[in-house]
Amino acid sequence: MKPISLTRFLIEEQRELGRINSDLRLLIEVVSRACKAISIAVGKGALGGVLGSAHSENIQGEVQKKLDVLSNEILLEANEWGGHLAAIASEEMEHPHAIPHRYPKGEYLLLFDPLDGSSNIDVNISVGTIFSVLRCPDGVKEPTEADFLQPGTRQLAAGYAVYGPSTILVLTTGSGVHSFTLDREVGSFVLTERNLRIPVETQEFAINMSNIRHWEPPMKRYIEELLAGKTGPRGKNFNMRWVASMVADVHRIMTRGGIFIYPRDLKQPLTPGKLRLMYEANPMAFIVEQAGGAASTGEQRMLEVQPTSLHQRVPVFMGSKAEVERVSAYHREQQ
Ligand code: AHM
Ligand code: MG
Repeated sequence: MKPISLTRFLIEEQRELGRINSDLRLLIEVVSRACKAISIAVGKGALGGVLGSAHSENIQGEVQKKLDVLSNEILLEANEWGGHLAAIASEEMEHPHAIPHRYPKGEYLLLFDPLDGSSNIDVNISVGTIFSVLRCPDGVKEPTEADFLQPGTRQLAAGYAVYGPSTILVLTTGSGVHSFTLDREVGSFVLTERNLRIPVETQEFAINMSNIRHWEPPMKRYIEELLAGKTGPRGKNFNMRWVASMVADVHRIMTRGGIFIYPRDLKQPLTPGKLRLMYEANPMAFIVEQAGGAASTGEQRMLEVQPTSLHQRVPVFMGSKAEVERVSAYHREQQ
């Protein structure tokens, strides 16, 4: 069978299945084009002069890498002129980015983490891009932060790219999850897997174990049971993997099952976890659910969290359904 490009896949989603309109198709195409540009910049490594710190901080007080800044610029520049967006929000920018007045405005809001896992750049380990699409509320011409604060159930599309040994783009528009691989010679994303499903059974977990002393009791209980292995309450051995790039860890789970966890901990009692709801947890939760998995804060379904601020953080549990349900039950028992 002839390879199906992302462009053709999206046109068929629009024309034959009516799942997306031409503006949403354009939006996804433009984001994918930006991901190609980021992939090229990441791939050049030291030769591109893009490794290392940008000597600046983002709104979360994290030191930005040169590639964080560059990836953010690539996504902004690619998306602001097409007429498909009302505004853009990014992990790397304190406030939403308005579409310049010289360009037409569209009906969508785009949110992204331009380079997830960026602490891995300098050691040549996979990083990625995460994005989420919401509709701009009716009648709003100049969207503000409040217009972005919609629960994840309202997402119209979400996706992530992983810049690893190969560059892949994983996408949902609400009817399954599809995976595309970048053909570097041709320069286009090609459909390589339709309808990804997360395996139900798992023997693998992903968590930063160095924080164990800061965890709350339900977390300690869950992980101690996994560590107890075959002779413990779970009756089987579990393996652990932690890349420290959420995109790479969740992609592994999409492929062979498992649970990804970044819990709230007592190291920073006022901060509910490390990961950001709007451009990390929600898009990945949408994708994971669409692939038959589950995503939770421990207390509630991730996609039903009513956001209160753009850069809000949440505890994250996602992956194989039975594991997410079990660890969430442990949290609810504690309440
Ligand atoms: P980033 O978006 O600034 O790169 O931070 C998010 C990353 C996730 O990709 C990853 O799961 C986590 O931070 C790793 O955190 P830690 O270094 O605490 O293990
Ligand atoms: Mg991130």
